[in-house]
Parts: sequence; C-alpha cells; structure tokens
Amino acid sequence: MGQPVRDIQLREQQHPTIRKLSDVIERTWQSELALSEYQTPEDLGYVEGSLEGERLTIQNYCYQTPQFRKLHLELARIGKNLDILHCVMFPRPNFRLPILGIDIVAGRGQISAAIVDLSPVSRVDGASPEENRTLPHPYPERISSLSPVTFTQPRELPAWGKIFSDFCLFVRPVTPEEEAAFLSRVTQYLLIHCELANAAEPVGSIEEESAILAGQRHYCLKQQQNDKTRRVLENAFGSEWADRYVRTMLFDVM
Ligand code: BLA
Repeated sequence: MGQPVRDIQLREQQHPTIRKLSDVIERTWQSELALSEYQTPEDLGYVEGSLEGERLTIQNYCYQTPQFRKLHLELARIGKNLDILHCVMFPRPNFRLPILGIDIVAGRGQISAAIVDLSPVSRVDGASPEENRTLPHPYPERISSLSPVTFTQPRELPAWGKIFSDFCLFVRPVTPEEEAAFLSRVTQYLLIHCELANAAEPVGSIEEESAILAGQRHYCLKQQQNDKTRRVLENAFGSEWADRYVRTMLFDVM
C-alpha cells in the first residue's frame, strides 16, 4: 500500500499530536485487522483547493475488512495554521458494532477540538434510530473499566451530537499531558474496538440488519449537519463540491 511522497510531507508538517495519532491508527489497523483495498472515488484521494488565498490539502486513506465496509483516515491542512485529523470506522450492516469516530482540529499549534467516541447505531430490538441507542455488550463494561481521565476544558456537544454515547470524550486539551492523555484514550478505544470486532458474529436476520443500517444512516445524516466542517470545505471548494464530499467521502450513506 504505497503512498505518494506528497502526503508523507503533509503528515510531517502537521501538529505533532495529529501526526502521532495518525501513526497509531495506521499501525493498529495494520496489526489488528485484515485490511484490503478500498476503492476511493478517483478524484477524492488527494485534493487541493484554496481557502481565502490559503492552500487546503486533503489526503485520504481508506481500507475495508471482513467486519468494516470502510475504514477512513483523513488528514487535512489549511495554509500553515489549521490541521485536521478525521477518522471513521464504518462497520458492515450485518455486524452489531458501533461506529468509531475521531476528529482533531488544531489551529496555530493549539488543539481546539479533540473528540473520540464509539457511537451506538441501533438497539438490538430494532427500535427506531431516533430513540435512545445503547452500545452493545460488552462495550460499556470494557470502556467503564478503563482508568478514569479528566481534562480541564471539556467541551459541550452541539445539538446534532445526540448521536454520541455516554463515553464520548470531547475536550480542548491544554497541556502536553492532556494531549498525551487524549492520545492514550483513543488508542484504548481503538484496541477494544478491533478486538471486539474481530470476535463479532454476523447478525442472523434481515430485520436486525435493516435496523443497523437505519442507525448508520441516522448517524451519517446528523454528522452531515456539522456546519463547521462544511464551511471549511465550502470556502475552499464551493458549496456543490463540499456537499458531494460530505455525502460521498466523509459520511456516505449506503
Ligand atoms: C468541530 N470540525 C470541527 C471544527 C472544524 C471542523 C473547523 C470546529 C473546531 C472547533 O470548534 O474548535 C472541521 N473536521 C473538519 C473538517 C473535516 C473534519 C474540515 O473532519 C474534514 C475534512 N467530526 C467528524 C467526526 C466527529 C466530528 C468523525 O468528522 C466525531 C466523531 C465531531 N467536529 C466534531 C464536533 C465538533 C467538530 C462534535 C464541534 C462542533 C461544534 O461545536 O459545533
């Protein structure tokens, strides 16, 4: 899985926590999962645009596995000041698995938003996606048993953020220690998720698969409402392109 030289340069220029986390994600996927190629839409693997005169560079890495229809890691850089890491692991709809999502936004060397969650997509009894969803056993037990962490600047979720679980961590890390603590938490979530995904049995009924699909669709539609992501993309590439990118690359609905 060779990578073009230009994106190695992008990675090297990014905020150190983003660089470290992207290494952790790649390494964990390589060592814990059976990766195969994923066909990224031709023109969306590496993208360059210009945002208010500043260059916006986006590099996408995608894979699939027996349990995941799409593993997506995206690194983006706007000018010299804004670095973004975006990562989502979309399970196949015949597995009762949550969606792992990560987003880090760093401006001028300071991280303003760092979020990680294992988000539940449906209830086992097939209740509608609008109703409260809960993480399947043994996710809550495994996450609860991790050593507790505290951050001095927790952040409040926006209205569309009801999709996230009780275990969602959304903070502004303000010291190198807090950045390291966030990194360590994400690593723990990733490892738990890979382990439980590898042990998962496919669901037995079309009804349950439909409920999971509806839950994933609900998650994606809510994520598509994040105006902050959309605005950055619109400024650089125009609203039509931004809309297509959000709906086909970031949060595509099957
Ligand atoms: C916030 N996302 C943001 C912000 C920006 C982006 C600029 C505002 C930063 C801040 O409030 O400090 C931008 N994020 C991007 C862009 C991409 C991106 C351009 O991924 C990709 C090209 N977002 C996700 C995922 C989650 C997520 C997977 O992509 C969660 C699992 C969450 N991002 C998320 C949340 C906010 C955010 C909750 C805060 C939104 C708000 O406060 O309104």
